[in-house]
Amino acid sequence: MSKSYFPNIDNIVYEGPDSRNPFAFKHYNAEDQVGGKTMAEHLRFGAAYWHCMRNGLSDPFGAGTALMPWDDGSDPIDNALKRVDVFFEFLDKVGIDFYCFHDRDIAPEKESLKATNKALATVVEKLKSKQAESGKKLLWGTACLFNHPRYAQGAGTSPFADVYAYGAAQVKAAMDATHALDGLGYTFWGGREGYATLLNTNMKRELDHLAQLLHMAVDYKKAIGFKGQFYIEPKPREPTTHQYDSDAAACLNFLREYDLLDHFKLNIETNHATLAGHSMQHELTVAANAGALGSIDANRGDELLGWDTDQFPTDIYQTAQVMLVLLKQGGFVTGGLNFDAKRRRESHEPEDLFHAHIGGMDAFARGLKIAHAIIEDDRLDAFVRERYSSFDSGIGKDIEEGKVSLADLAAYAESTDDPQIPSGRQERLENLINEYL
Ligand code: XUL
Ligand code: CO
Repeated sequence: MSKSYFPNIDNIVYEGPDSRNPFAFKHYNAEDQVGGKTMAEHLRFGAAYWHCMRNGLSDPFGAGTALMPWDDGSDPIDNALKRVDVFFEFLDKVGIDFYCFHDRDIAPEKESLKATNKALATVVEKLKSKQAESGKKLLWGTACLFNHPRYAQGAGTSPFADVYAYGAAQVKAAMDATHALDGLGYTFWGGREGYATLLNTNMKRELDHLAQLLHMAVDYKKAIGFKGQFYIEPKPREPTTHQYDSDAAACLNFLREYDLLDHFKLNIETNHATLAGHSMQHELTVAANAGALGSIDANRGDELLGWDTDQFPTDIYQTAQVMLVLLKQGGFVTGGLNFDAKRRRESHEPEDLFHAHIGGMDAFARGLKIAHAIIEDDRLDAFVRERYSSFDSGIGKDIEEGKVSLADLAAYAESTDDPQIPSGRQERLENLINEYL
């Protein structure tokens, strides 16, 4: 029996809504069927290596508080390998099947890029054997192109060609790692791909360079035979003043402009949506409309704090909205619900990792059941269908089919009475949603 890093915590199991055990699921039952698929198949939960294993819980005003007894200060590679055991024990006990990482979460930066890549390969080998042993899967990998000082002025949008090349090398190595681990996807989040001030910025050149990097990644993907899905993760600001991938619509426009749309989907994160001044439902709908809703970084912000608090999702109104959009597009293909979320600085004990994920999983289980019931019931969709039904026949159908001109519509409008419109019934529909909560 190998050493346990969470010796006081057993496997988390479903005990049902009446359970008072904080280490049990009240709503998430992996094998439970909802509309012909199990909850596990619908929800495809993922855990973030960076938050679980590497986030010391510091904030701009104070040092980290997280107790990580497994981080014993030994040689970084040994320590990195030990963290893999800790993480897989956590995944196993909490019942999460997928995970995500940045290259630098799993392995340290060494004195040279070559040495760093060697360290990365060592940890990847270990992850590979843990995956084989446990059946856990890599949802997506990514390169951390925002932490190191060399990327302070961007990576794919850096004004400095050598930094750009270094970033490209990191993307290549991170793609290799993801491929070696049979990753289902690879994510690009442009934390430094934007600007602090336009005074020193050539926006056009930066965007051209970023697109070129993505094209190179598409080519490399083909070259190595990596079949995973590429994602772009929108976020408007923080760390930069403005990030080019500011929201779903901006990302889609960028991908279209640079002929990349066939190769990418979006990874939509709740707190990034709200930072962009949108609801999560809006961002998901924009992505889904373009056939580009790929994966979700599940978390939430705090209305009282205007920054990326990355809290665990606990609001079932919101998880129901997320699941409504997701179910309507037929669910995930390669993506999943990755908890890109961290505990509060005050929740510094290892067991808090469990409470946080249990809460998020239960909140999404309820969201799934609620969304499924709303769709089955069909009253909401029936209302929306009826609201647009004047486009199903007559002049509306002619408009949709492109059969009429402005002059035709002018003649039509002159021949009919001034239109009277029915109520939008927002309050009635809000009441209807509450029937399911
Ligand atoms: C940062 C963020 C990242 C990406 C991956 O706000 O969401 O962790 O998910 O780089
Ligand atoms: Co994220």
